[in-house]
Amino acid sequence: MTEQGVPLKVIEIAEGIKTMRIRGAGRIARAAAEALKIAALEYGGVKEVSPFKKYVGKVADLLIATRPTAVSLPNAVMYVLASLHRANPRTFEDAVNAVVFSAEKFINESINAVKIIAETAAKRIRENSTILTHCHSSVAISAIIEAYKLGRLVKVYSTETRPIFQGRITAKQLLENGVPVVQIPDSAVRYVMHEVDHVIIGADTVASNGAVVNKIGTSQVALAAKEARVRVYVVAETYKFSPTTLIGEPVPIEFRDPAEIVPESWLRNHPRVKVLNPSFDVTPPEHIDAIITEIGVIPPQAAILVLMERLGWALDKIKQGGFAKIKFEDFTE
Ligand code: RI2
Repeated sequence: MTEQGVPLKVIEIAEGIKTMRIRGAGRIARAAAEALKIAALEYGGVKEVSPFKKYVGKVADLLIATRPTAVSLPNAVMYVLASLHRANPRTFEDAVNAVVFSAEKFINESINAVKIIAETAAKRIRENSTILTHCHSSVAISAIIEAYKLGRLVKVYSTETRPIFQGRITAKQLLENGVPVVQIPDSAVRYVMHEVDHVIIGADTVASNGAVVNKIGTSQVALAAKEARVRVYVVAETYKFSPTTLIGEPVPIEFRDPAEIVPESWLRNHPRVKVLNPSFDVTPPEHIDAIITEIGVIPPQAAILVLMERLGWALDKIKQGGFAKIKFEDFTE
């Protein structure tokens, strides 16, 4: 336990998300749900509902503060908090059970959503297709592997995805599943685009207007695809849709350490060089053909309908200032 009474395992998960040892929008969401479950089971304070709820709120804040861009993370945390609130527990045990039950439910639903999306997306891939994907999206990889099993793929171009090379994880996982993969530098996307039949990419956040926030470089990939008239599919679970964008909140873009771009020793020798390391960019809805979710395939412009159906409950809880400022008290009447 830390001095604040938060279990070390929870701190480890939060640190893991921050340092990207645990990464990928879906994975960090499931890790946050798991952290809340661990926090509930290992709570060491006064065994009453009220202090327990405050403690859960504190853990929620800690988790949400780890990375700013992927809305899957606060959505997962909100899912558990809202379930605890709705359960209206009379006893401490009921409160713990509500957190454990909803965290497990979120994780199971998330894994199931990835499976459904992979099956749906694979059916959209034409015979003998060449696919291009960017970064490492577990949903995109599941869809590609599923399409390969259906015998529809001949080749996958996987960008290396500077600066931290998540594309190498993609190439490795695809190869382990027998999928023929060609690793290319990010700058070669337009060069190979004439060979590509479909672009399949994941998402960290989908805004209410259908814009997709994903790994830096995605918007360039989509632009090159549009120019070459190649279809762009985004594969994203509904918990990657951002409720705050419905009220005009921008999606915060994470900027990471310059040392990810150039070695610190080089920077020391060139002190006047400034480095910018944005981790995500925004692809406009006009450059996306469809978003494939577990509840159906939609044109990006229909993102608002997904939000109303799946995350409408969050709307009246959202205060100006975004998720980071939401406290557990916002969930109490
Ligand atoms: P899945 C990743 O972000 C990538 O941008 C990837 O496209 C997205 O999350 C979705 O990943 P990062 O954590 O949920 O590498 O599809 O910064 O695995």
